[in-house]
Amino acid sequence: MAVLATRPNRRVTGLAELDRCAVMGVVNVTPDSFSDGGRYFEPRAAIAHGLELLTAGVDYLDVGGESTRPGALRVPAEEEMRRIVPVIEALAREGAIISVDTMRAQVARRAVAAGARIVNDVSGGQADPEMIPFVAEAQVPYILMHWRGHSVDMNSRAVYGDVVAEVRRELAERVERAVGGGIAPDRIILDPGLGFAKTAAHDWELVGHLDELHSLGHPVLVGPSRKRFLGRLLAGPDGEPRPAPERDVATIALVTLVAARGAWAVRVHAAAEAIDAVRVAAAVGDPRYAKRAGGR
Ligand code: PMM
Repeated sequence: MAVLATRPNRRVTGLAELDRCAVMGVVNVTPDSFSDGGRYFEPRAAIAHGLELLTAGVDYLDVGGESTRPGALRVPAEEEMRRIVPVIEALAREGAIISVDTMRAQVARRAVAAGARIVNDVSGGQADPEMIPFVAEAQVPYILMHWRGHSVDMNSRAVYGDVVAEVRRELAERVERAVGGGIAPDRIILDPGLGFAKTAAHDWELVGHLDELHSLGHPVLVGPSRKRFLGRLLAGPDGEPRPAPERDVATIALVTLVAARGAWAVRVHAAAEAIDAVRVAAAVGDPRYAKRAGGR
């Protein structure tokens, strides 16, 4: 597919425009996320972790109460809210800009009332018909991720002819729906949904062609942190994937690459390292830094 190279859009109405890729730190208030499973399940631990990420300098905190790891079953809405609301309230009081990672309008509404300022819907409006009307009404930035169905059986949907073209087309369709439902286009952020109904090969193909997603005209957020495709790449001689907690260096390498290629934000666990990485990516080729370093 021939798509003209487009300048990545970094502007989101309602959020400050940065001169580098933004860093979104992950706060999973879940007992079973694949990447940090259970470490921050207690509200107190989740709040402390969020504060640590803020001290490290993240731009946004993404707070979620439902795991989306492959095979995961749904959590009732009441339980999702019970997990995240006290965490959002406490971190919003500290001045954090919080996004709520949820597929449910009811949960998003409660989270926004508690202080969340961004909705991160991994289903891109498909899991709950009330989500788009809610986001339109709340007038908050909306992260619309590529998704083909719930985690319980999403791996069976990882079937593509041309993954980049299909993800691009499906995202364009979802944007049309979201805008048709009243969400302002300048509040929509796109996300390729690495690992969601995708094999490792699909993930690599997508991170290699971010320019084609940028050509849709919206800022792009990428969530590579500790995901399976990195574990596979780094498998030992026995073929066993590298365990999730040992994928941070690879995550940071990829963060640097996607930041250099114009990603608007990265969603990561190892936030302090990612902040250094996005600063490096922004400095390369920036004459202000070359001069400061006494360059020619
Ligand atoms: N990945 C996970 C959860 N939420 N949200 C967005 N927008 N993009 C992602 O790639 C994404 C997400 C799963 O990872 P986790 O278990 O580490 O939170």
